[in-house]
Amino acid sequence: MTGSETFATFGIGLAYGWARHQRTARGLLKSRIDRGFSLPYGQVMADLDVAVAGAGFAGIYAVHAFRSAGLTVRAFEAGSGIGGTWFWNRYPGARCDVESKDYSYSFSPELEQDWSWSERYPAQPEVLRYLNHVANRFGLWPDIQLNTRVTAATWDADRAEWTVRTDDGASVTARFFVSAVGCLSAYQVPSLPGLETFAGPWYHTSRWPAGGADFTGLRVGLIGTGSTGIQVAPEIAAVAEHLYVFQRTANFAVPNRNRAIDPAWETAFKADYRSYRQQAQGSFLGVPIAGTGRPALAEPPADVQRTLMDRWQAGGGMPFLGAYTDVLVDRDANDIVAEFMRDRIRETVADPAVAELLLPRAYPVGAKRLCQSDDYFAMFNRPNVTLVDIRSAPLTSVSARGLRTADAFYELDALVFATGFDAISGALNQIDVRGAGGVALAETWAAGPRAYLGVAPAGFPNMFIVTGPGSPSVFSNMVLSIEQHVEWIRDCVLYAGAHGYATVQAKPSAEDAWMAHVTEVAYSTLFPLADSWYVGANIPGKPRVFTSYLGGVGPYRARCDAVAAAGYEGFALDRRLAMSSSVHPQAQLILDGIAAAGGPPFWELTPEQARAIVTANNEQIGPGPDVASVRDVVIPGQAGGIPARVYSPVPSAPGVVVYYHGGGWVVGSVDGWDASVRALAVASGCDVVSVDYRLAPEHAFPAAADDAYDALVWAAGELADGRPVVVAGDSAGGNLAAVTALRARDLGGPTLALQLLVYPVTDCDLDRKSYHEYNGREFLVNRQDMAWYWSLYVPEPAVRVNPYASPLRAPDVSGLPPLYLVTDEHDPLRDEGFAYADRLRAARVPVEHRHYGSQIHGFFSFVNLLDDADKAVSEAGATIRAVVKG
Ligand code: NA7
Repeated sequence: MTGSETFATFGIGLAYGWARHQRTARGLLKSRIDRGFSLPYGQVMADLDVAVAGAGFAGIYAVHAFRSAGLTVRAFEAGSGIGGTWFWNRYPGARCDVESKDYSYSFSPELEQDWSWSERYPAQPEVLRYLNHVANRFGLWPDIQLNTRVTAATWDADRAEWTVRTDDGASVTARFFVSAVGCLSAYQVPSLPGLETFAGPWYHTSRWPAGGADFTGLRVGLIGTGSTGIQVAPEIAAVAEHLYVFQRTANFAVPNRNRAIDPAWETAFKADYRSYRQQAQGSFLGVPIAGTGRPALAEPPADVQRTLMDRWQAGGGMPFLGAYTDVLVDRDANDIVAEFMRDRIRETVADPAVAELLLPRAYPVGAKRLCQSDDYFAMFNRPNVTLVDIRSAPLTSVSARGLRTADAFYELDALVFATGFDAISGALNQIDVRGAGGVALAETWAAGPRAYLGVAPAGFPNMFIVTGPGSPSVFSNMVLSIEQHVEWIRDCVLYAGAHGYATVQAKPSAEDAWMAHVTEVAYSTLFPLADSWYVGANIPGKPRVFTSYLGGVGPYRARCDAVAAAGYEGFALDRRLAMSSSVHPQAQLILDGIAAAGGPPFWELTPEQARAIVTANNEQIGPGPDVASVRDVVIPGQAGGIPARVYSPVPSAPGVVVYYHGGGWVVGSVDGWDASVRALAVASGCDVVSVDYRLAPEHAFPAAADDAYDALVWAAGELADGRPVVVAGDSAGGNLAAVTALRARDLGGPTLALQLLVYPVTDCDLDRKSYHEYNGREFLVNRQDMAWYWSLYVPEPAVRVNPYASPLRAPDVSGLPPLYLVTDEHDPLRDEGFAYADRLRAARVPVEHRHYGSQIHGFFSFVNLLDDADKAVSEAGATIRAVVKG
C-alpha cells in the first residue's frame, strides 16, 4: 500500500457507497450457490451456465445433457413447439430419409426400448411426436422457452460471459453459448419479380401452415425438385387439378420401400440395440451399413448390376450408395451407378421425352443429397402432371395469375416453393453473434463458415456449434452426430469448470489446420463437383466452400476424443478474463485517491506509521451492517490471551466462522476489518469470530499462525459446541486461514466445513508473473509491499518455505477442507491464489473459485464502497450458509 494520509477521494465513494448500502448485498444471491460445489469455478454469477439457441433434436438433447451434468441451461426456440426442422417442415409427404431405428436418440437405453416407431422411414408427425415424448419423459419443458427467437449473442470479455438477447426484448447472461439452430433452418425463397402480386396463396415447404393447405381442384406450380420437392409433389398431384413441376436440375432418387415396422422384427432388433448403437458410433455415416467393401470397378459388371438391383429393391439411399467403396471418389464407378439409376427412370416414366428430361446428368450421383421416393417418377405418368424444364427456359417473373418462363406462361392458382435452405451457416448468421473484440460471426465467416473440429469457431470464446461447419453433420446420421457433439461440448464445459478455466476458445491456427483438412478430404471425393447446398451454390452470392467433414463419423469421433484427452488440444483455456487490464471504475476511484494523496511508499515507513495510515483509511469504509450482538472476548492461547470479537447476526446461528483479518501480518486489526466482517456475518448467517492475532514485527512467525490455530481450537470447542466451523481470512489472514486448515488436518484438530480464502498469501515466491505485473505500480499492494511484509513476518528467508508460512509448499494437501477461493485480477497475489486452487484440485479437494476480473487487492474489505465487495461477501456468505446447513 502506498503511504497516503487518507484515501483522498473516499468522500465520493462514501457518498454513493452509503446509498448502495441501504439495499445490502443480500439480495444478490441466485440459485447457483445452492448447488454448493458442483461448479468449481465461476468468476461471475451469470444467469445460466449454458444458453442454447434452438430446440430441435440438438437443443432438446443439450438441455437434457447439460442439466444432467448439474449445469443450469435454457434453450430458446422460435417455434411455438419443439422439433426445429421437424416442427417447421410439416408439408405433406415430409419424411425422414434415415431409418427410424437410426434416427432416434441413443443416450437412453430405456427410451429406445420404450418407444416404438410405426414405420421404417418415419413421417414428420411421428418424429415430432417422438421429440415431444422425449421432452415429457425427461421433464425438459421448464428449461425450454418457446416462441422466443434468439436475436443476438454478445461476448463480454470482462465478465467472461455471453449476453443472449431474444425477440421479446429480454436478455440473459450465460457462461457458454451453444448454437443448436440446425443446418437446414434458414429457408430460401428465390427472388422472383412480381411474387407479391400473385393472386393465389404461396407456400414454402419449410413454413407450411399448421392447418395444412388444400389444393383440391387447383392448378399448382411447384418450384424445386430436391428431396423436399420430390416428397411433396406426389401428395399435391393426388388432389390438384393440375401440378406443374418446375425443374431446374434433374435429381437422382432411390426407392424408400417404406413399410410398417414388424413387431417381431422390432423385438429381436431391440434385444441388441446397444451393440448396434456402438457400431453406429464407429461407422462412416453414423449408420452401420454393410457394403461389399470392394470397389465397383474391380467387380464383374454383371455382379455390380445384380448388387445394385438387390439394393434398389431393398430401398434406402445409404445402403445403395454404400454398396461399393469407389462410388463417391471415382467418376467411372459413379457413372456405373448413375446409369443404373437413369435406367430405372427410363423404365418407370412412360413418355420418353419426359423421361429424358428427368434423367440426372448434371452431377455425380450422391454429390447432391440422394433423394428417396417410391412414387415420384411414376407420378409423371399421371395426366394431371406436367414437367417444365426451367433449365433451358428459366423462370422470369410472377404475375397475379401465374408463372412466366423465358418461353411460356403457366396459369396457376397456388405456388409451392421447395427451394431449400441457406444451409450450414444461414440460421446462425441470422443471429447477431459478436465474439472477442465485438467481431461479428457473419464477418468472420464472410469467406465461408468455419469452426475448429466443426464445433468451436475461433474468436468466439465459450461458444460452441452443434453439428457446425467442419463436422460430419449433414453427411451423417444427424441424431447420432448431435449426441456426440452435445456430449463433447458438455464434457469440455465440465473440464473448464473442474480446472478453473474461465474461457475456452479454439486457437485460430487449430481452426485453420482443421478446415484445411476438411477441404483436403472433400476434394479427394466427387462431392465438390455438384452445385449443391453442400457448397452453398444454391444461394446467390454465397462463397463456394465445402464445409462438411467427409472423413467419417467414427474417425471424427476418435479425433474429438483425442483432442479432449490431450487437455483440449488446439484450444486456449484461460483462467482469467480476456480484458483484464481495466480496473473497475469504483476501484479506480480508490486508486486515484491514493495517487492524489502521494506520500512515501509503505516499505519506507515504520510499522507504526503504516498502521496509522491503514487505520485512518479503513475508517473511511464506514460502519458495517447491524448484527444481533457483538462481544469482545479473550481466547486462551498457548502464548497468552488472544483478543477476539464475536459477531452474532442472529441469536442461534447454525455455524461458526473463524476470521483472520488481512494487513500483511503487520498493519491489520479487528477494528479495521469490522465492516466487512459484519457483512460476512450477515451474509453467512453464522457467528463470526474475528481474531486479533499477534502482529509482526513485534511477534514474528509463527506467532500469528499459533494464535490463529489456538483461536480455532477455542472456537470449535467453546463456541461452536457441535456446530460446523469454517476458517476464513483475506490476504495475510487468508494465509493464516489456509495454514490453520493445514494444521488442523496435521494435528487431528477440529474438522472444518470449509476454508474461505480471499486473495490469500500462499507462497513466499515473489517472482510469479503477477508479482512482476504489480511491481512498483500504484496499487493497494505491490511486490515491494509484499517483500516488506515478509521481511517483518518471517525475517529469515530460509524459514519462509515452511508450509505453515507458505502453505502452497505443503508436501501433501489432500484431505483439506473444501476451498472457496476469491481472487482478483489486479493483485500481485493473484497467481499464487490460482496455484493453490490448482494444487487442491489435483488432490481432489473440492474447490470453488470466484475471480473478479476488474478488482484490486483488498477489494473484499471495501463493502460499502465497491459493488463487487458486496457481491463477493454475499456470494461467500451464501456458500458458507449452504455448507453449514449440510
Ligand atoms: P434442396 O435440396 O436445396 O432443393 C432445392 C430445389 O429447389 C432444387 O431442385 C433447386 O434446383 C431448386 N431451386 C432452388 N432455387 C431455385 C430457383 N431460384 N429457381 C428454380 N429452382 C430453384 O432443398 P430441399 O428442401 O429439397 O432439401 C434440403 C435437404 O433437406 C435435403 O438435402 C435433405 O437433406 C433434407 P437446383 O438443384 O439448385 O438447380
